[in-house]
Amino acid sequence: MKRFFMAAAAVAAVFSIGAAAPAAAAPHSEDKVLTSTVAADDVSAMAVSCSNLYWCIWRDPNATNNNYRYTWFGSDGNYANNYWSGVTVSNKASGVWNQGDRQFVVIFDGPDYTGNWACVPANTHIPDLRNAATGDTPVGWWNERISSHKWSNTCTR
Ligand SMILES: [Ca+2]
Ligand SMILES: [Ca+2]
Repeated sequence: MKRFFMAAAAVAAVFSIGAAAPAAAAPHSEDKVLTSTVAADDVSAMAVSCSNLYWCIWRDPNATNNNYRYTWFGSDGNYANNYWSGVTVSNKASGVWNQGDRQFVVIFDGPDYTGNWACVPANTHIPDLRNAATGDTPVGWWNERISSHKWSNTCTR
């Protein structure tokens, strides 16, 4: 009887692995690249900027100035201790711009590089995260969800 159950469990495990394979498979990096689903506005018409070698985020979607911009030269595992006028920037970013010299900024839903993740390629400005998606997250999912980021030359977590 015990042997029967073990065999049944093994069959069930094989079946469930096969059935779950599409969702459980390691993500292809292209599925993790965050892109805007709308054409970018003319940046030159906006009074926003992000210096060379920096990762910049904005509190507001389609920000028209840098009043609520936050910038980093390095990686940061904890947005909770960065503030705009006393309010944490964690889970608040609605616009991003990668001006770094690495291939990607990898963004994370959780602190300390945990949770869901996505890659923002170099020289990419997404002024409204409500209009951005990856291959595995719906449009707008990343709006107000970024809690940590790190530089990387590969689109991997
Ligand atoms: Ca926001
Ligand atoms: Ca988050």
